[in-house]
Amino acid sequence: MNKIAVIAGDGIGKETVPEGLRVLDAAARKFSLDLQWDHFDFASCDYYAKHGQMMPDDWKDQIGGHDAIFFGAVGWPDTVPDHVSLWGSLLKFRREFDQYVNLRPCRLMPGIPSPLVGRKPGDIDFYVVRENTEGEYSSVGGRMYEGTDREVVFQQSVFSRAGTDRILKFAFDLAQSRPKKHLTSATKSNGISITMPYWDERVVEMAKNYGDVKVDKFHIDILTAQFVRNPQWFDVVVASNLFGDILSDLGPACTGTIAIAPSANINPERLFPSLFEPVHGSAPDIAGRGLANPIGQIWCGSMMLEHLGHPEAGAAVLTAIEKVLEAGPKNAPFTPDMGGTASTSDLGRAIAEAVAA
Ligand code: GGG
Repeated sequence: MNKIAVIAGDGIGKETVPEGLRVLDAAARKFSLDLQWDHFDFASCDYYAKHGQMMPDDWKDQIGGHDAIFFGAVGWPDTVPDHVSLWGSLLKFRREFDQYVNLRPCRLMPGIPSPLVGRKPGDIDFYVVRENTEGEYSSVGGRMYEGTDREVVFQQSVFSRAGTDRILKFAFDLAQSRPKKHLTSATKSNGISITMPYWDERVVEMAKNYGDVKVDKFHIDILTAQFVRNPQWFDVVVASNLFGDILSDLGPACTGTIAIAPSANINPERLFPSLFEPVHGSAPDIAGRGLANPIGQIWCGSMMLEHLGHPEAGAAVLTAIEKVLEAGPKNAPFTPDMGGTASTSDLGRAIAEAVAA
């Protein structure tokens, strides 16, 4: 039996998570899996409105014993400032559960036209490996002389040797396991002249253990241009916390919609539960209207099944997504972001049926 903590969170997370569970239940029936869902209402701005904080003091005890966390989205800026909701929930999970890998696949799927002219499935198929516990997302900083004309604010980036090496090792291992064996490192080491050259140095050092992996490095600015111009160049792209976050929105945007993009926040040592969340956020502009595309959430379910040791079931979920997408917007229930008029639950139901078939 796998015990999974389910946190829908805010906005469209409340609509996409039930579709993810619908599909995972279909996979559980088909592959005779025993998946237990434990629902939690915290890590949401509704919880904050009632309790004045994003999570209860004993949140770690409540969910730490689970095998994984299935997460929707966080953020409702009308109620809680975004930095308060993020630092009070998702970033706590990543740090306290040492989920130092944020693995974000980016793949052009059948049936969804890429905004990049002439691209077809197979042309875009890479992973962004994002460092997830330090870097630019640091809590080191402060404000001085607040409200005066001498006001100063600063926030430091933090790169530890252990933190840098462990994310690079994960990325090199992943690259080595793939046919292309190609790793791209993203920095900005001409302008950011201490931390980023340090990252580059650690890449050179790590590469010595992976003679069969082709390594290249890009400055982040030209790398974003090459994502758009030559996405077929990339296989595994490793980057710091902030750069990885940006690249993993841009990559899926090149595949037609960021709503299909999943991510896994992984503690590779399995000392703590890993967390599976779509790349997209809570999307307040469309929340509550049944317009959200649930594929990112459902694809997270596929990654979670694989992580839990059910690779066949995980693969079946991904195949079901591809099968529905292949049919195209005229024959399958596509949500508006993919050129259709179907609802979140229409699309979730179609994918669940494809899993069961
Ligand atoms: N799907 C999770 C979510 O709501 N993400 C919103 C977000 O802004 N995340 C920031 C981050 O991943 O660092």
